Amino acid sequence: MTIGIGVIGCGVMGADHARILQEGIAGGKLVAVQDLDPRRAAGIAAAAGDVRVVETARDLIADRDIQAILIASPDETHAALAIACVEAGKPALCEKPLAATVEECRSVIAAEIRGGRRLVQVGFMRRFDPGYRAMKRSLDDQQLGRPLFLHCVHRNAVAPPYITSELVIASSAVHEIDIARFLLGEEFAAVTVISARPSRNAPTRRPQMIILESASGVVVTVEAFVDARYGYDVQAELVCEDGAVSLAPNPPVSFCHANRDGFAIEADWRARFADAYREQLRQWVASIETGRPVGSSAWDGYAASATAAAALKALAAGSRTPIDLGQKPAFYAA
Ligand code: ISE
Repeated sequence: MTIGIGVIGCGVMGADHARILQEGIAGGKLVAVQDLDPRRAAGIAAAAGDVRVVETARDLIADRDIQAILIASPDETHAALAIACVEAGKPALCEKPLAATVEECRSVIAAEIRGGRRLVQVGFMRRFDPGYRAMKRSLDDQQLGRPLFLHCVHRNAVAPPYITSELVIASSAVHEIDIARFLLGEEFAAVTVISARPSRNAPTRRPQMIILESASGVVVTVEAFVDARYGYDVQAELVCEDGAVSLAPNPPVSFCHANRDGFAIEADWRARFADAYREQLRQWVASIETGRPVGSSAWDGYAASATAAAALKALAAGSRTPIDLGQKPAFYAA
């Protein structure tokens, strides 16, 4: 059976997901798109070919030809739309973050538990990246011993003006929070944040160094800097008792061009994580067929947002701040 997919939100990420779906994801078909700006939706539908434009997000969720929904609208709309999908009994892949507030994340969890079925996946695509997956395997096969440190770097070339010092944490470093939880298989107990001085390229926001302490005593450092100018650069090194494992720093080919010999750096996350985005969609569609959820759950979405919220508290307080996520519901076990 082919699963009809609708995309809500036709901005940067909605357009990218629509393109990947259109290029072909086994078992899934892009059926309709919706955006508050109908011209933007029409542009994507026209580029995709046989795709309808639906007027409202609610219409799209109710559409009989649509069995699964990809939510890529602004963050403030995520929770209400995810809940509407759950209430309609339709699986949703929701772009990160799961919701704009921790309270809203909790309401998505409550709706899913009420409905009795795991239907929400959060678009933390790094869980599908070949590099991070290899890192996870080498940790899980226990050759390296127990993990001690995870050092992460998250640099964007540029960021829009609305990205504040706080959003550097809540919107960018939240990826590292999720992937660190995925790699280590545990939650964080405390967080400290130290800000660097602003770059002269962006005087209104500060690069952040986030130091997370896991429940079992692993220390995770995250440098989050969205004005690096030279390109989009994500690094990770996991240091264990008997060895270390890092994401390979370079793409598979090196170029000699224009008096230089070296490796290209991608401009943004869509290119850097192209494989991960495609694999995320492939596995999402396959999981709808099998009924076995993959990727980040609503609990993972909540945990990442609640940890980021604690980091914002630590930033404001200028001190080490404990993190209490509460009890993970049995519904999300395994
Ligand atoms: C952006 O919103 C993303 O989702 C990217 O994955 C992330 O790397 C980037 O820093 C964010 O601004």
